[in-house]
Amino acid sequence: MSFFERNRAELEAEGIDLARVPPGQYVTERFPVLHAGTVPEIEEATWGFTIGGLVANPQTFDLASFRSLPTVETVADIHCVTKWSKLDTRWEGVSVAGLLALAGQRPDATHVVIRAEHGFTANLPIDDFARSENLFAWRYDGEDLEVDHGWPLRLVVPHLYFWKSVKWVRGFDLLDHDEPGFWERNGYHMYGDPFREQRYWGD
Ligand SMILES: Nc1nc2c(c(=O)[nH]1)N[C@H]1C(S)=C(S)[C@@H](COP(=O)(O)O)O[C@H]1N2
Ligand SMILES: [Mo]
Repeated sequence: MSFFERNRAELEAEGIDLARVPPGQYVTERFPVLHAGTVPEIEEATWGFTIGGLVANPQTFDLASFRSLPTVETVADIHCVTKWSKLDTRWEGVSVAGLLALAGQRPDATHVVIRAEHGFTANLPIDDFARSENLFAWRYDGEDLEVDHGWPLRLVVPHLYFWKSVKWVRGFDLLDHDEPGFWERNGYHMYGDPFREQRYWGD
């Protein structure tokens, strides 16, 4: 039995619905840390989050004003392109849809680029970004996010591979076209649906 087959047999024995696990993935209880480059040093006093591009009301928040927005909670399965998945992860933060409503998404906006520390970016179609379960989170599993996992703020978009869930996020811009982000320029798929195994260019 391969490692993947054994993993699926164990999940089945625990009563977990295997339809939750995308092809080519295994489930782990661990929470691996993955990113390009070094963990940024965050200065909370000068931290800012901006919403720009095709919006009626561009927004700027400091940490306190972002934290004072209404909070939501999401429980979801996450899937990393390096083949680990984690079930029932619990996040707390601010709803993406709520922020879009605040900023007034213009009708010509079709895509979004998320911006993070060190110039890291990721791209998404606007409808995938606006899904009701998506959030900008600062709490994971009832605790403040660890810096390795994106403190003070990360995006969580559980239905796509986890590289779209940008850590150390500083804002986003709405566009009328698609633009590849950091990993998308480096071989990763523009969309990244784990259930269709859209890992790399050409998948
Ligand atoms: N800012 C930033 N966010 C990032 C990345 C990165 O390199 N920089 N890597 C992505 C990738 S490839 C993955 S798999 C997830 C990993 O999140 P984790 O370290 O919390 O597991 O973060 C994503 N967000
Ligand atoms: Mo990744």
